Amino acid sequence: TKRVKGVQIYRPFVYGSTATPLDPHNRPAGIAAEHTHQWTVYVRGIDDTDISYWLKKVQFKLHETYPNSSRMIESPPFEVTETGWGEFEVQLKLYFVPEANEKAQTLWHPLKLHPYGPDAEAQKERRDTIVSQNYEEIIFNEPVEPFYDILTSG
Ligand code: SLL
Repeated sequence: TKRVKGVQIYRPFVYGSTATPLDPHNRPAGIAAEHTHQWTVYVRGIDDTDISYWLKKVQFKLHETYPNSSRMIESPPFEVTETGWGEFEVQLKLYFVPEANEKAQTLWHPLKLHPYGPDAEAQKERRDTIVSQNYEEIIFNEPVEPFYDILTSG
């Protein structure tokens, strides 16, 4: 398939995690006693705009202490919600739509459960949600023609 020469197309997105301490006086049923937080790790468009026209699916690789630690999310929202007690590096593998003819791309996100810095104690007290988010841009360098059409027909 022909590539569109000299063209680069950028698509912005965000990825990261949110984590909230479980309320010790009001724990959801069926959660292991040592679990302290509920968290979500995600890949999203900016302001939650649709990115599924270029992002086909996302594989989230969790710490091996989790059952079925490799989670493939095939449609939006591209996210995994779990409970747990510890921080670890989540591997995110981004698979593009088949028209893109591009290899999957891997990112790493350190899951953050605990506040730090001058406000940490107050945040803990309030059981604030901890957000750790990164902005990223994917560059499609000389996209193949069918994919170029998809990217530019928005
Ligand atoms: C640590 N290196 O020691 C890290 C590992 C693993 C976190 C953290 C699993 C929960 C479950 C969970 O929270 N794992 O499956 O019960 O801090």
